[in-house]
Amino acid sequence: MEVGYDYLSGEGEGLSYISTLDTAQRQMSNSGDVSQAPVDYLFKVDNPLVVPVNKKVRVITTANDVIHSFMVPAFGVKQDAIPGFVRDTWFRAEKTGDYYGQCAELCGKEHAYMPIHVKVLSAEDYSKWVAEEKKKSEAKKDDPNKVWVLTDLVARGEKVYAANCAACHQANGKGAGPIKALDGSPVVLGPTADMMHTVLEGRANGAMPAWKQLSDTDLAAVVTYTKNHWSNKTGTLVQPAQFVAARGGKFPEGGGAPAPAAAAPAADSASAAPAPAAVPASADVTAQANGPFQIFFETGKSELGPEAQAEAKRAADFWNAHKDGKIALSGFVDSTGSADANAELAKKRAQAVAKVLTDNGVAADRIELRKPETVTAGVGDDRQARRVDVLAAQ
Ligand SMILES: [Cu+2]
Repeated sequence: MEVGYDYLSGEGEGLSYISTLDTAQRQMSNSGDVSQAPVDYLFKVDNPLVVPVNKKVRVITTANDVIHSFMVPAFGVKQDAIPGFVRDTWFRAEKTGDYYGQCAELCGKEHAYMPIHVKVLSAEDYSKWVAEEKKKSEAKKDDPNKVWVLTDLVARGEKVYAANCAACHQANGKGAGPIKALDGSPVVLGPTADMMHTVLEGRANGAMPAWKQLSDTDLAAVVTYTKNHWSNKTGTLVQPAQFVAARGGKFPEGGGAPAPAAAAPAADSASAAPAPAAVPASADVTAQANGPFQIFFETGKSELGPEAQAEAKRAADFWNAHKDGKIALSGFVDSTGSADANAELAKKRAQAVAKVLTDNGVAADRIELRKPETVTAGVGDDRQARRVDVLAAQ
């Protein structure tokens, strides 16, 4: 069972996260073999409640299912959390460190899995933590105008699918009983507009519910994922901006035939708008021969290997053939290690790619270096976190 924390005021105002029992400990409990149980067994969480030392912390409790109780013995607090009501209590931690508690109201079969871990930090460390968290939540906010590449959008869509669609359509996309299969589905393989209508408005009198409450990025991701997963290999990419337009009533027109994948891009798709510049709301964007070009690097290196050189050269050729428009270079890094060092590395890599472009005749003033983006876990191939994308600038 999860415990959610919202910071309603003070320095951390606006922060909000969920704290859950450590997965390994949960599995250990499920297995029944606790002979190797660690000292913090059933107390370890992914995200502890972080508070500053020597500050009065007011806690307001509520619940969304049954009655729970927020209890931390070291602080002398215990307050019920009741659906539809708010209760409050307060504490002031006098020493930094880790303190533990648990839900103290028998709340169901998950009662034993509601640990409370309070991390008390010095004022200085607390400020640092708040700043770091705010940065993270800022990064998570999606820009609906961001132009995605296929691999990233599919990776994102996989998570959206698992969280929202798999319960009915199944992880294997085969559906079950009256639930339609998505693998090989004529709707999924058909015109993009059809599928966008389906996820925004639902289908079959609500048997397939509307999913308009999802963000434009999540919708674009999940549609792109289903159009490119299982045996569905359309190569079709739907950008978040297309969902922005769709909510305003503008759906992509026609286009029954999905764009061909990698092998043989239709002549017009290679010569149409330079890659996904301003995302045309009326056409699918294919992420193939016309870019974005992805240039991969070895871990820790900012020099281009032979394969990377070749891809950068292809990008230069493409952009030389398209004399209009600016080109954005966007570096990606993973979230491990020093953020500064990662940013520096991403910058060096983008500069190295820029050099190949200019060496091959692309005017330097067309090139714009973007701030590095972080690729976190779940993307699959970790080389996604060491790459530079060459794409049309907005
Ligand atoms: Cu509980």
